[in-house]
Amino acid sequence: MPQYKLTYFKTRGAAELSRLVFTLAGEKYVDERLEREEWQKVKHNTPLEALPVLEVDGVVVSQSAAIARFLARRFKLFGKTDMEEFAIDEAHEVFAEIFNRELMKIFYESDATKKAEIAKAFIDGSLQKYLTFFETRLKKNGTGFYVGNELTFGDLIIYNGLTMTEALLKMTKLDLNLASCPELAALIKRVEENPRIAKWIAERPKTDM
Ligand SMILES: N[C@@H](CCC(=O)N[C@@H](CS)C(=O)NCC(=O)O)C(=O)O
Repeated sequence: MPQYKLTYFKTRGAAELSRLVFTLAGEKYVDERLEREEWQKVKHNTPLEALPVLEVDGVVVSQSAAIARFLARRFKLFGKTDMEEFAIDEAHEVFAEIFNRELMKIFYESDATKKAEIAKAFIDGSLQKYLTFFETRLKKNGTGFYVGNELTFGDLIIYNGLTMTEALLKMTKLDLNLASCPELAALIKRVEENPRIAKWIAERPKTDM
């Protein structure tokens, strides 16, 4: 049996998608969460002086997106055809775009008024385009899942991406409103109701982000 250790900080952050992949696959791993002081001591031993890192049978690899994709492929959660795999990859890139282009701007703005303005502009602007993209894909697939007819990495990407977006908007007291996206709202519920995921959500450390 391969031995896995995922190391990150005491937040969901950039490690949670991989934690969700382990959870859905029912695979055991060590969920190591470092305090900042512990991190400073081991930082120079990591490949890029950044977390998360994954240790697989003694080999340490980095980059959160690559780690999550590696695990999803290994645990056969990456779709059944190359087109399904593409759609999942595409969803992953869409959320990378949302994070890098939009959410980071909100996160790093220190002026509270400006932070709220940027968040509101995102909600009224490009967020609608992204939500429509996923809502349309879900309608087209017609099974209640992003691809195929069972939960895959694609559904976890959407779930994790939207719940992280929601958590970030909450910092500015704004809500993620999915009233016009019934397929997406149902997907969030479906992921949360998966018995393994439901147990993980109930038992994982409670953090804001
Ligand atoms: N592209 C990398 C970014 C990694 C990264 O910047 N991680 C942050 C935490 S989210 C970190 O380790 N920062 C190091 C530090 O604060 O010293 C990934 O997705 O894994």
